[in-house]
Amino acid sequence: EYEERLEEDVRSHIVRNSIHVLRMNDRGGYTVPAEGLYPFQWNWDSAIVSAGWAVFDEERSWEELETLFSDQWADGMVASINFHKFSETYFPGPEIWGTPEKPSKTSGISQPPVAAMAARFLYEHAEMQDLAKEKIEVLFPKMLAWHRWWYKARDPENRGVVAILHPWESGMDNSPAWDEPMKFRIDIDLPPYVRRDLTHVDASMRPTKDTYDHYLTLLYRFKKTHFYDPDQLYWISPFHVTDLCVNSILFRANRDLRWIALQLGKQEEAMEIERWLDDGFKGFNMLWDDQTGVYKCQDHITGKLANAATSAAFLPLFAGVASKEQAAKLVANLERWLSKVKYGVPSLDPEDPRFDQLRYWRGPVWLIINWMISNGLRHYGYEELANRIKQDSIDLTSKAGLREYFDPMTGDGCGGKQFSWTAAMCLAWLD
Ligand code: 9YW
Repeated sequence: EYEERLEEDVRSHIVRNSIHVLRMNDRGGYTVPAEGLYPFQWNWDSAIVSAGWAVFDEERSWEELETLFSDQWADGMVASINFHKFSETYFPGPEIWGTPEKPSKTSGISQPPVAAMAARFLYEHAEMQDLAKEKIEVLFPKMLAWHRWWYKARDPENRGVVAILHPWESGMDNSPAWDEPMKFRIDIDLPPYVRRDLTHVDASMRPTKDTYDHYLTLLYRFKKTHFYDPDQLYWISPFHVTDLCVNSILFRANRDLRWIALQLGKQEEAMEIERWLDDGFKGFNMLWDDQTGVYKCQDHITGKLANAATSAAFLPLFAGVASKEQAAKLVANLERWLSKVKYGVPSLDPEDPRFDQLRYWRGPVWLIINWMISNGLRHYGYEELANRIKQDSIDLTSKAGLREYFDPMTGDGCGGKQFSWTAAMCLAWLD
């Protein structure tokens, strides 16, 4: 009984601390992922964080999404980063991206489209229902325009699944799934640069210099291509991958967007989204690797499936696009992975020789991915496994606090501290 009370005390402390972290990282209408390390508005961070705000400040939670869409491009894109206020603690900042103001400067690529999922969450949990209705009506056409952008700019060949043209676009930028597609040649005239991330976080946890050279080669090529012209980027990018994270989130977000469309009586739009879902079912089939029983990302240039199984392999469960048989195979793999680590879900198969328990997206655990996988498992009826992942997430945050991500072997916290999306997950999921 004493231990139970102790655990309760720890959790109520974490809830208070999570609220404190969101308030501390609030820059007025938007929340930075972490002071110093990430001093701007990141797209999918912000959408996830809005669900955290919703738990204690509904008006502020809607504002988070409004600010995110305030810099939407005329073609519908919502960029991966909105640079509202000056900061020199992050590289590459607005001076390197060099995009036109809209009204703030932004990056020139996108990130996983979580917003429609978040908007539905806010709407369904709203106590202030008139406010929610008003807000969602304004947001709906903007979210629809963004989803249309994904298909127009990133799937002009109508495959039913969209491409990413930069590892930053996936949200899982250092994933071993990009090792092969990142083997293109670095530009010899790459301007010299100084990384800022290494002043905040130990180099052993971050991408290597070679990886950053590749990131920047892409950035400069996109900038030179008529300032990120989406109609051209798809055809000229040397990095061209079908990513499971973006596609699973887009599929799930389409389901939520259709739900919103129906709430608002927008039948025609709902049918347009329905078609994306139908095509998505077909597209995902290309990503299923029956031999190993997991989904894989695909290099669109070579046509090959990635030689790495990452935690994104399980996100089609969250999308709801996997069949029952596929789900069973995924679960068998997931159970094997979990038997090799103390805390799940690692971002790479622990038996992969590249598994690195500390380095960005090459082994560690992220709470936002745990939430998605756990949610997906529940949907397919795997309650016990869903609960195990939730319990691991509770244990990790009880032990290590609101860190950016966690070591699956020791449970130690890694990367940034007082991290907004981890705080949001503690409020919207774990409490
Ligand atoms: C970067 C902010 C971002 C996340 C990404 C994560 C990392 C590095 O941090 O990106 O320089 O943008 O990989 O998913 O949105 O938390």
